[in-house]
Amino acid sequence: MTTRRTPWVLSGVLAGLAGLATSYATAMVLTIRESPVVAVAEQVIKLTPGAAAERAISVLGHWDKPALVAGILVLLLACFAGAGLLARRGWWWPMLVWFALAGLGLASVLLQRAAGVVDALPVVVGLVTWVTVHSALTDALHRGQRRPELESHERRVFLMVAGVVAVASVGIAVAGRFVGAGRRHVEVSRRLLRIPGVTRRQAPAATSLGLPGIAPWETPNEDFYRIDTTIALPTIEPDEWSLRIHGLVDREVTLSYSDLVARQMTESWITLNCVSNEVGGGLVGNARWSGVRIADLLADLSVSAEADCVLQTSHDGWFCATPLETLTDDRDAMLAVAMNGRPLPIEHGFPVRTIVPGLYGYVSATKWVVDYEVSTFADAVGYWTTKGWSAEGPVKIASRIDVPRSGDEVAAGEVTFGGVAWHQHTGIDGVEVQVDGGAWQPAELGEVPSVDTWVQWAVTLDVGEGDHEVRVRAVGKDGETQTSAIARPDPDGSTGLHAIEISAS
Ligand SMILES: Nc1nc2c(c(=O)[nH]1)N[C@H]1C(S)=C(S)[C@@H](COP(=O)(O)O)O[C@H]1N2
Ligand SMILES: [Mo]
Repeated sequence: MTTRRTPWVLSGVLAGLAGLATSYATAMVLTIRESPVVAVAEQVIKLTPGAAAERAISVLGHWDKPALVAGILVLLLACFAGAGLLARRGWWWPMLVWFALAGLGLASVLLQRAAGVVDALPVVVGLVTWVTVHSALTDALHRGQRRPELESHERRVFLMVAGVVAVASVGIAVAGRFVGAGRRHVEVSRRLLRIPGVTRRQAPAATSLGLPGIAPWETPNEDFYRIDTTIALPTIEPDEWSLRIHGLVDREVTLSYSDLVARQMTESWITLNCVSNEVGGGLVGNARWSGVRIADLLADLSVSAEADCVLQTSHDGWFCATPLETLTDDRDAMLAVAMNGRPLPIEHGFPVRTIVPGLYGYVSATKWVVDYEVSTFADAVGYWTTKGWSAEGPVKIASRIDVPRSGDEVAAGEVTFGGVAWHQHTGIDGVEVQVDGGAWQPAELGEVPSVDTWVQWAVTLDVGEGDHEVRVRAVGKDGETQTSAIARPDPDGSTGLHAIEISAS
């Protein structure tokens, strides 16, 4: 076998294709994005100078992208074959190719807009498959080489493994395609959906102080933080969605999507944040939510007097118990169908999720929600409350410095500081900034439409040369001043003041 190159090339190519198949399938199962190969193609397009891109388009027409993807696949095949041949020299040689390609793939997926760690997973899965399959195949070849008397036996082993790998790869790729098609189908339904009563309105101008570096008052959907316990996002067609409301009610109902959107629509700007957010962290965002008030829905069903919570369950099996009071008082707790004027993104709970102003997400903001059981806290527990988080989760007052960034060097003299502060459903009355433990200086606040959103703040202070520590604190409309006492996120939200270090020269 030493002289024959074919089995080595074959093992490299098969192992590479197996890796492509699993990485494609992983991408399809995990996300609505394309596979890593397409991510590479997109990076190539981004890095191609305009003139060269135009020439390619004029020659290939709109076949330019398929041609590019095909070109990348051909190059990949050549690399797989090369890795196969390199394995003849020793087991570690192909690693050069493995890690070069995996590095390229990783860089491409992570450079995509709003990429997260999960986007790296298809590349990792593909690499692991490739390495494992390649080792299995070349082991058989090496054994055959060392022991010529076993050669025909090892050849059979090789061919068997190769056959299994080929069949499994095709199967996995087809399964991935199938899952991905379902997901894309829901994405198309989502894009085509026009929901009566959902309007697209820009944030009121006065909410922004116009200081570069502060988080935009309206968080774009693509930049909104995400917390999911599921890796594969549920994909639910609106036609297939329903919400059952039952438990301690006189009359139980099951609402379809069309039942829901036929009702009176409400729209509000509401800031949502995660109980796991560290002081100064980014697990918070503000959006304009459109949906149906839960209070109106529950009023129709006559909730029994002993009930004090609603146990919400999602399509993916996540659950939480929400204080009944927050769903029935005058706040805009809603079954939301749209976010910033667009149907909810799949990642944020399409087609329907719950939004409750004033509560952390873990006790209220159920995405892909399908079941409401009116109940009592004595009987119901949430996903996170079983893991030691507190049962009721009112948000705590918080503030953050966005600009300058900690570690920045600034010019001594007048320095403008800015950021955001929030205390949903109570409201922010003032924000104060302190340099090196000195006097607290009041900041200017942006305007807000209600007490349910965050507020931008900014202040310009005179800063002398040298290193400084700058801290921020907020004061709520209820008179509460944000505490400097440090608490960890668990069990009911972090406290402490956000501080940055800057050096002025
Ligand atoms: N189905 C489901 N809903 C969920 C969660 C989840 O993991 N699964 N996480 C919750 C938590 S902890 C938070 S903070 C918010 C986050 O919502 P977002 O991902 O839209 O920002 O959703 C809540 N709803
Ligand atoms: Mo959360």
